[in-house]
Amino acid sequence: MISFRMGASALALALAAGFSASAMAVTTMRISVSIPQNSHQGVAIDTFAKEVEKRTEGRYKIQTFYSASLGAEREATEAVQLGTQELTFTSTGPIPNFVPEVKILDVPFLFRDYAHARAVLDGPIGQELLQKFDARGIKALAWGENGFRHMTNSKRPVNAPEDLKGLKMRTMENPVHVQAYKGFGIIPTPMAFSEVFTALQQGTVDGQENPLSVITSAKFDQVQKYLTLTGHVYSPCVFLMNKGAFDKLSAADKTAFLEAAKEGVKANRMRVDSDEKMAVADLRAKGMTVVDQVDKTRFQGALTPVYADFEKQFGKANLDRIRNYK
Ligand code: EAX
Repeated sequence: MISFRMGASALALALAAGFSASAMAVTTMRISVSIPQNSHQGVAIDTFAKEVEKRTEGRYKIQTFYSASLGAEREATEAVQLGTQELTFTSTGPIPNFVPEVKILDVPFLFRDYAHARAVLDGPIGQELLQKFDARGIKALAWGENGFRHMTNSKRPVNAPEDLKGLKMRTMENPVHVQAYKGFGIIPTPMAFSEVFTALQQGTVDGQENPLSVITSAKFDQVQKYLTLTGHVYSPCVFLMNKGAFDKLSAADKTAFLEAAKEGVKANRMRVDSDEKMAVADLRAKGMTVVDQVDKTRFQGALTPVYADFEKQFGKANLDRIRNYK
């Protein structure tokens, strides 16, 4: 019996036995994230790559790219749609431009906590939304996680929504966020994540908002003094693959990719959980002033007029279906 492992000796044996070299070919694919490898997103794609190789006996090799080295999240998603890049793991920041139905997930104060968000994304609502990518040439393999977003700035401690008035904040290129943050009185400046550190450093903007996992891995403590744990919106991530590339896989390999994405999500969420435990102490030790006692109902209240519009845009029943999901 010949063992079909990919070692050099197995390859030599296979060739000697008359198998064509192409039957043993390795297909290389690329996956990217916009933040550093040492992060909850880095661990997601590292785990995915390892699991794909394992589950396909090395027939697929996944090359991993970090810190937007192949392009920012919007460019990466475009590249996946076009097929010039096979895979990416991205936040939903730029996704409304591609799959507008996903916008609903970016509504502030929609999710109570991590358990609620994860249950919605893993349940029927999340699965329905993953299928919406198909018609746009993208196969969405699984929902992952970026985390609950918090505000940082270089001007003043933010204790109440009034303190946000007039702050110039970088936001994601996401229409739901831009609309909501105007409701806080913030002056939103949408830009790609890859430009944020420099924009904060040079004072082009006063602040930004991101989950603790991103704030720490991007070292925003070096350019921001104040952090307030507003947790104003949950930020999902998603594993995306070019649909043509996915459709070409055998049925068994499709399962391998889907299962590998699930393993990636597990590792991703575990890292978010551990970041959440350590980040505040870590950021304080690095000199940030952290407001951790936040009256969230006041921040939520500031968005009442915006919420009226969101109910029109998304339908109250659809928002309630997410809010009330158990
Ligand atoms: O995906 O753009 C953002 O603020 C995202 O949260 C960040 O790039 C991580």
